[in-house]
Amino acid sequence: MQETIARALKTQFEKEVYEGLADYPKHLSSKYFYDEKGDKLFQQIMNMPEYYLTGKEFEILSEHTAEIAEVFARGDQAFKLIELGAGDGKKTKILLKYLSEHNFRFKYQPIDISQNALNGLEKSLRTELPNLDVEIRQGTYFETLEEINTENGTKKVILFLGSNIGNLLHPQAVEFLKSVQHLMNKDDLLFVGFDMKKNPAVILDAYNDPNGITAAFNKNILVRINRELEGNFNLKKFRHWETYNPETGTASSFLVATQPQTVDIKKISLTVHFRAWETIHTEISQKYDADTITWLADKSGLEVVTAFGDANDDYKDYVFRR
Ligand code: AVJ
Repeated sequence: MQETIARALKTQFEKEVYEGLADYPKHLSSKYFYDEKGDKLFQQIMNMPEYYLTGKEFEILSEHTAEIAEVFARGDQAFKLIELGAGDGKKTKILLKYLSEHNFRFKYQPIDISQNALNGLEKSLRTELPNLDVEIRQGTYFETLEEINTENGTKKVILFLGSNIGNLLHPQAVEFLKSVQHLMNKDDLLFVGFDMKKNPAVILDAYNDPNGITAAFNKNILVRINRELEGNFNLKKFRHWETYNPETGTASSFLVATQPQTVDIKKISLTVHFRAWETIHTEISQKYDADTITWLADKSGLEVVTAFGDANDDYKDYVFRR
């Protein structure tokens, strides 16, 4: 990268877009799907019949609430229930409701990068569960976890729901889990949602809805580049494409250029050429099996305590300790 251009790239978003689109094959990170519009599209995705993940995790938390609460409190231990990337908390509320109605001694600390999402969550909790001890924490996962750690030694139960871990390739997932492991004490627990390998047709359908909601979600990254980096992507000249490899368990999302074209992104002084049918890789949604999860845990210094599945074991919530 030329010096003059490198200096002009101020934000992480600018840097990653520059690097990803100057690279071959081209790629962009799915973490940039989530602006205000992207959050709304993801809400819609979670309500689609094809996107089974949300319903299955909801089922697990509803069917196994008492058992999960018992694993968390192990009798009557007080704990902090910390959630990484809380969003609207729809699934977590099942646990929160049970825990507060049964007088468990706990405090809920949702961590999110979006203050806006946290404010919405806090407001809804104040009316739905007025007795809940809740303290919202804006920031990145690890910085905030570190802060929480220095405050006092109360047992931590850390939630990472929704198969969000699936956006990470295995080596990155190990890095992530190691970093969490580092901040865990002997009694602390980590509760993680994993989407399991299943009929490949079912997985493909979840990322390929007929109404184009997933396509709009995928293309939202181009919308952001247009708006925030003064780009001129023509959305009509790209199509959403999904693949699933049943051997590796990796679902991948692409944006495919349907014709040759040139795109200018003024703010980062980048001109991008596309050949016909050239791709931008945008997201992975990893699917797991039991052996892979045990292997990930092992590599990260974690131990499986137990796991809860839906009726078909299509989706599983694992509990780890260090
Ligand atoms: C929020 C990362 C779990 O990969 O299933 C949904 C995001 N992408 N449809 C997933 C997503 C396309 C989702 N996660």
